[in-house]
Amino acid sequence: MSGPSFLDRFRKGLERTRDILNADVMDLARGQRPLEPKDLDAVEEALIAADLGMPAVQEAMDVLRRRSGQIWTEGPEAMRAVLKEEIRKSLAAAPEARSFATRPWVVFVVGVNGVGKTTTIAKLAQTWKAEGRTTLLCAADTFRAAAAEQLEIWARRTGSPFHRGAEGADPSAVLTDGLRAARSRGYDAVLVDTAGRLHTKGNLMNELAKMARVAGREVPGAPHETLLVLDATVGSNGLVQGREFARAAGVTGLVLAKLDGTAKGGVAVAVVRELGVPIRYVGVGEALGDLLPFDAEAFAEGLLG
Ligand SMILES: Nc1nc2c(ncn2[C@@H]2O[C@H](COP(=O)(O)OP(=O)(O)OP(=O)(O)O)[C@@H](O)[C@H]2O)c(=O)[nH]1
Ligand SMILES: [Mg+2]
Repeated sequence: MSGPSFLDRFRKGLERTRDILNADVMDLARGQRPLEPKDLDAVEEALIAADLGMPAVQEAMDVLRRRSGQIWTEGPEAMRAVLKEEIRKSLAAAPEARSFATRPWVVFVVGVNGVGKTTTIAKLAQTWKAEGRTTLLCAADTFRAAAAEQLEIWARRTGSPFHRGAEGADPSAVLTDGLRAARSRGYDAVLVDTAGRLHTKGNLMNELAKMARVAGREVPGAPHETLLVLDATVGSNGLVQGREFARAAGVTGLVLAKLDGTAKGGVAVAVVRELGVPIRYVGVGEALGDLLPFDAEAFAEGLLG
């Protein structure tokens, strides 16, 4: 394999968050003296700025306080190791995905407007194609003008089959036809692009529930996965969205998009804790290759390197 390694790409994506964390951690560790309350305050502020969320910050601080003697004698590496382990632990709770257990494997991609749903679908289609799978891209965003055209362009670029309905058609009807086509042609997977919606719009959230029922009638167990895409640049605001989507749409996995453009990468810790749903992928750029399968170890390493 050529190009930067998996870990390098995680590190690159987390660059801005890491800068925040490491500035304070390094300053403190350079002092080589017992930790004082003001030192711990500085670390706490850095963790809060990186958007880890208060429960995770408090747990990490408790551990740091308990182990401040060790950190004093062992220096900056011990400090980073303690924090890294805390972050890794809070992210590692994720159960294994059982992708492609049936055919077609049906994945809904949901989230508020502009978070990166359609781009994520394109990246996934590309990844799966490289694994030898055929994925139908189903344009169930019939609401926004040009949404289906946007997905069709990605279908062409990734060499994936594509299904759409008329503009303004009922998304559930488009979905039904798309799933029938995928079934009869024996495709491995269907990625369903849904219209961006605010988590506060009850009728639009109900529409997702209806689509899920319709999918289940066409393909047993579908949707097998419902991925909620969160824009990492909005930080902890994603928590509120996440809660509503999880309630209304039965979210089973998260995609943290735009991690490359934010200093709030710690939000990964906050959303996993809050929603109890694992992060499946992170987006680290706009290109087709810029989607990484989530890895708690690599993530913690990328944050505190
Ligand atoms: N830097 C960066 N940009 C991204 C990433 N993922 C998506 N984008 C950009 O975010 C913008 C919106 O992406 P879309 O995929 O169209 O978002 P969407 O959720 O489908 O939007 P709607 O369908 O309008 O709700 C585009 O300009 C993408 O290139 C990422 O991981 N990193
Ligand atoms: Mg879209």
